Amino acid sequence: MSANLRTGLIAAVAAIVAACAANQAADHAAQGAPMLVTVLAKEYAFVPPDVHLEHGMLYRLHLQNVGKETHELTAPDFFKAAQIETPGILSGEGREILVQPGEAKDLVFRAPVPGTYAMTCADHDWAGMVGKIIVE
Ligand SMILES: [Cu+2]
Repeated sequence: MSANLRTGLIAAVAAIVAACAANQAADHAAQGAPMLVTVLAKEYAFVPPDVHLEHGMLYRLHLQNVGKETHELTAPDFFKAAQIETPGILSGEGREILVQPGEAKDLVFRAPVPGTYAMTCADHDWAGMVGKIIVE
């Protein structure tokens, strides 16, 4: 084997190894642990009121009731569009997550097509307990 051929082979192998490593990193990001998004519910607001997500990414929405009343995160259009990995967390025929005072629930899902989805508390929307889920 000539020195030039050997150098060429080594360069080709190095390029293939680098390409595989890049693919694995991308796969890991797509299939890895969900990203945590925390939303607090209290009288009468969501904190934060706007939730920003990236299309196709996996999330764990941690909804914590830090108030004294029962609250819901009601977002039927969003829950219908998203790929829900933990459907048992939803109630109201898939329309909402209900949390009692002091309770927290975690919903794992993959963010749906980009758009702005309404998020309300079905009990307290009249009091301004509303927000938005914005998928980009
Ligand atoms: Cu409420």
